[in-house]
Amino acid sequence: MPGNCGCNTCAGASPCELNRDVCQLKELVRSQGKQLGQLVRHMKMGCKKPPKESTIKGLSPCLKCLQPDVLYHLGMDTATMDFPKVFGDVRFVCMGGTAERMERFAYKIMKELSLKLNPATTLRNMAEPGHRYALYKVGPVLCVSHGMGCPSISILLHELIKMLHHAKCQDPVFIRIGTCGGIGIEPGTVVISSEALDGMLNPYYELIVQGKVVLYSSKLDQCLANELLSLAIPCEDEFCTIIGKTICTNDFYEGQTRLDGAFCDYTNQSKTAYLQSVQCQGVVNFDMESTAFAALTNRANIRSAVVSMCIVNRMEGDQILSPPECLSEWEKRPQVLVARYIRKEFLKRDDDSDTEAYEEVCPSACLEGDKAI
Ligand code: R2B
Repeated sequence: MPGNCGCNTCAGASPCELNRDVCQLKELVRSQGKQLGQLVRHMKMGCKKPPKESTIKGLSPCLKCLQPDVLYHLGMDTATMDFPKVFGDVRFVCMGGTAERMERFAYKIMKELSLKLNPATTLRNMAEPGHRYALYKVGPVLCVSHGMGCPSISILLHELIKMLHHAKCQDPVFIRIGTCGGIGIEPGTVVISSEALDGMLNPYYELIVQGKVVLYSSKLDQCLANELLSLAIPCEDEFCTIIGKTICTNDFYEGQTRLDGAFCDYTNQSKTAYLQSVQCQGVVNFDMESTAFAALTNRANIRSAVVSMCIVNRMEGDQILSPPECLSEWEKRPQVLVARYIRKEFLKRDDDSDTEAYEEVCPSACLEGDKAI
């Protein structure tokens, strides 16, 4: 006998029963949808085959023969550490002069990426055994101190680049977060380097190899520099962000035409004339690492940028007279910009499932007390 609506399907069923059936059906569809979502997520994860090689290029053919490869200054080696497991997820390498600054940046990044740490735990300096540099890992971000000058950053870059190569990392981006002397700019200003120039204003990093001068291009990634600049929010940020050329010197005093070093064989007039002439050529600051940083990352096919905070306007003086409280507050400024970039890239490159994985308990942060990560 047909039901109320005249069809045979619901023959004999009361509206109440029909309602219940509809609810059950809806529940079934919902739970199947959920299962399907999980299945798709697992399939996506399953499809992500671990890469065979890193994207890093131009490396020494001798690396293949190093078994193990000892990264002496980082206190690590490929025999006792599983590099792909520990560092395989690294996508951003942030470098700055001091260990303390980079540790503070690591904690900032942890907050930015919503990674959580057990309150009783601290981040571990993974390069402690090398006694030279400090290295903190927060999810996909390495925060590393590089010391002062090209020789120091160059040694570190050789070992970091090899580390990421052994770890089979994909398209890592390197950013130096530093301090600098400004030329005609206010202390506290954030400077993004458009080019890294040597003391002769050439875009090269010079190295003497086997008694011969070798020049490596120190061009920086223009797109990355502009992208970082676009993340400045002039009406919200409490600081100015500018872009311009950087001169990289091998000395803080005479190399940057200071009058306050132990030695000085030039005059105040010649100093002013020099600063004005480089300013006219688009130079906005001095640092001591950018050419080596740009050259080594270029050779490895790694995108890189330099973002620094100006500690003094060299047009007005040589000594750093800003109070330490100001300097430590200003130190956060380049970090704000770089953290915005990392956050944006992190969210862009990851689908929901990856983000979920990182949001848990910071699984790939290296913590004090951990044996291995
Ligand atoms: C900026 O600050 C340091 C010198 O005080 C040096 O590392 C640099 O480039």
